[in-house]
This record gives sequence, structure tokens and C-alpha cells, in this order.
Amino acid sequence: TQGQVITCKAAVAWEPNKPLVIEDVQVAPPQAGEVRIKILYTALCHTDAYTWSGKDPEGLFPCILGHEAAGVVESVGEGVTEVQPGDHVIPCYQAECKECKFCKSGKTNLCGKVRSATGVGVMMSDRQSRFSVNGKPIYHFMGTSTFSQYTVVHDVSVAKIDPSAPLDKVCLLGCGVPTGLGAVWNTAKVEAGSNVAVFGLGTVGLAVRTELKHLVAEGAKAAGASRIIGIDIDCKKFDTAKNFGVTEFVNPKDHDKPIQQVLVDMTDGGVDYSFECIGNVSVMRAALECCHKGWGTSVIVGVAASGQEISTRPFQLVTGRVWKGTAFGGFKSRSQVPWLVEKYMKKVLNSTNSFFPAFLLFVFLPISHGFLLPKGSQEIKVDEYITHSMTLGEINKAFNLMHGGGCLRCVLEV
Ligand code: NAD
Ligand code: AHE
Ligand code: ZN
Repeated sequence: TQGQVITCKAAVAWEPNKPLVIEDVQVAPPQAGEVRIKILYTALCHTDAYTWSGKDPEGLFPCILGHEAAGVVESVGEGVTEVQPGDHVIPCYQAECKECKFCKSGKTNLCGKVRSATGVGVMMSDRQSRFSVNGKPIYHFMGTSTFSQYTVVHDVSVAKIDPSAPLDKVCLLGCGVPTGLGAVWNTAKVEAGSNVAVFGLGTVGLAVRTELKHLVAEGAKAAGASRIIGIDIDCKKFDTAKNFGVTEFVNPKDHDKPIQQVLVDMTDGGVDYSFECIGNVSVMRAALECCHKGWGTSVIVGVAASGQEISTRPFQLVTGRVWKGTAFGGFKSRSQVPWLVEKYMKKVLNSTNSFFPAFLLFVFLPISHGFLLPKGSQEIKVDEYITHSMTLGEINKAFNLMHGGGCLRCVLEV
């Protein structure tokens, strides 16, 4: 297939909000600096639904959505040196070229090399799409377009991972889980002993919550009290969240007072950190205003629709609260996604030592958990977020589940 057009199945969004259609799509060969990937598994993230809704100013139609996936390199264009056919990879919507002003700054994980193309659904070199249906071009999405059996991405948007990693699981490391973990580690840098509010208990919010659990344990030893409060309007989410160790819930619907006031009253003046994992601008305001005077920091993770704006009294910031945001949890994609996969794999290794006589586990596990693994590595949960598995052909059904409450991540076999 190398150097040739591939015809394969892909889910095409012809128009906003109209059901996706499985089409025979022509995928052109990768040009210089590009990589063609056979996508094996893709999950659905709320951001796909957001763009599909027509509210994303960067959403162009017809397009092929999808950005949380894993697959195998099929072929590479001229000059591509870091991956080759057969490599197992995770496409990265946030590129990392290691050369641009952004990458070199050391201050951000954003990359400037191909962003002007990925925001308008084309490839950088010729500003054209590599997808077409009967000669009609179909736009790319986020530089990834993973709702397709084959996709073409820029070489700066591919993370090469351990070939033994299960692709049906680690596809989640393409977006939601790292975003939540990184929001805590990289963006907020939450300290042990902090009081924290997490708004929205979907995959991103629960990933935030999971990472905070260490801090509660450490904080309990070191500084005493630390509280993690989960906030969601969907009662069913509370049941799921219990499996992730969430113990303190607030449902704004149960209160007459504004939710920020409820939280301030609960926490003697407000939380040290809050995370908005929904994409609702009035919740973003509440998340800032429930922060403690003098130091409370609020991180915006959710993506809000075109035309939506945040507001608050400037006095909230004058009196020391800090408003921040995060993209992909601040992780540098090509450098750190393989590392996240490794951390996940160590956990898999530890829990599947079936070849060990059982009694040896008593020796092996304490050693590995206590000394050999970097801090937190037992806690890269991935499998736990996968509540549903389907095929690409069932993608519309999978999107419907997203609104149902019982679903965190649905993984599609492509
Ligand atoms: P999700 O739909 O699985 O979860 C959202 C949760 O918010 C749901 O449980 C829902 O019940 C809850 N919710 C909705 N309205 C609410 C309200 N008014 N008050 C309290 N809870 C409310 O979504 P997800 O996939 O976890 O993504 C969450 C958000 O993060 C989305 O906006 C998504 O676009 C964004 N996102 C951002 C990044 C990034 O890099 N910044 C990465 C991934 C996702
Ligand atoms: N096109 C949207 C922007 C959406 C957005 O902010 N995307 C996040 C990732 S969401 C993943 O689920 C992001 O990484 N943003 C930084 C970037 O470079 O896009 C809009 O609203 O305009
Ligand atoms: Zn996403």
C-alpha cells in the first residue's frame, strides 16, 4: 500500500449534528514530513461531540473527527526519521516539534509548528486534505482524524510507544486521562494537604480526582485535613465516581445558594484549588469564586462554545485568586506520552504476575510498589475509564451514550 491511495472505512461528519456516515474514504499517501497510520482503536471524547455540535469555531464540515486513539504506522513520507512502518503509535493533537519558539520556551506544551494547519483541517505542506470521498475533499480534525481506519498526520504529531502496550486501552492516553493527571501535576502543581473542588465527574474530572488521591493520603500524614469535593449535576455520575474513591459530592441542584457559596461555607473560606472539567462558563466563574482569598487557584480544563466568555469581578483576582487553563494537561506529547504508557504498563505488569507462585507476590509487590516505581505509578488508571466497547460502525450509538450518564469512555474497534 506504500505510496498508494488507500480506500477504507471512516465515519464522516457531513454536517453539524447530523448522524455520522460510514463512508468509503480515499486516504492519500503521506507527503514529506507526514505519517500514515492504521488506526486500530479510538475512544470518543467530549470535545468530538463539541465540534460535531457546530459550536467549535475551528470545526469545518465535512470532516473526520476523533483524537483519542492508537494504531500502527503504515507508511511514512520523505524525511520522516523518528517512526517507521510497523511502529505502534498514539496520534497527538497537541504536536511537539522541539524546535519552535513554544517548544523551546520550556514554559508550555503548546507547539507552533503545524497549529495553523490543524486548526483549519488541512496538512501544513500544501494546505490540502489527504481525505476524500469520490473526489470531494473531507477536512481533517485536530491534526488527528482518528474515526478512520487510516489517517495521515504530521510527524510532529506522533508518539511512538512500547509495542507490547494494549492499544485498546492506551488509546485513552491520547487525551482525557493525561489531561486530568497533568492538570494536577503540571498546571496546578497541587500540594499535599490541599482542599480541592472538581467540577464535572466525566473522564477528565475523574482523572483529576484520581491523581488527587495521593495528595489526600500524603496530606493526611503530613498536614492533616485535605478534602476533595466532586461536583456534578448528574446523580448517576456519583455512582461511577464512588469507584474512583470520590467520597464527598455536591449536587448544585440540591442547594438554593450559588454553588460557590456552598463550597466556601463548606471549606472555611474556599478551596486551595479548583478544576472546571465541563466547558460551562458559568461553572468556570463558580470554580474561580469558590477559591480561597489570597491564594486559591482555579484551572479551566473544559472547552466552551464559540461566543461564550468568562467573567468575574476583577476584585476576585485583586484579592489573590488565580485563573489558569490547561491543554492536554501541560504534557509535552511526543516526549511524555510514551512515558505515560510506560507508567501504565508497570501497573499492568504488577497486577498480572500470574507466572509467579502466589507467595512470591508478597515479596515482589511490596518491593516494586515501595522502591522501584516512580511516585504515583500504581495509580495510572486507564482500564477503569472504559465503560463501553463497540465498533466504528456503531459510532452514532456511542455518541448517544455520552449523554446518558453511565458512560465514561467508549472505545471503538476501528
Ligand atoms: P464528559 O461529558 O464525560 O464529562 C462532563 C461532566 O460534567 C459530566 O459528568 C456532566 O454530568 C457534568 N456536568 C455537565 N454540566 C454540569 C454542571 N452545570 N455542573 C456540574 N457538572 C456538570 O466530558 P469529558 O470527556 O470528561 O470532558 C470534559 C471537558 O473537558 C469537555 O469540555 C472537554 O471538551 C474538555 N477537555 C479539555 C481538554 C483540554 O486539553 N483542555 C482535554 C480533554 C477534554
Ligand atoms: N477549537 C476549539 C479549541 C478546543 C480546545 O481548546 N482544545 C484543547 C484540547 S481539547 C481535547 O479534548 C486544546 O488542546 N487546546 C489548545 C489548542 O492548541 O487547540 C475552539 O473552541 O476554538
Ligand atoms: Zn479530548
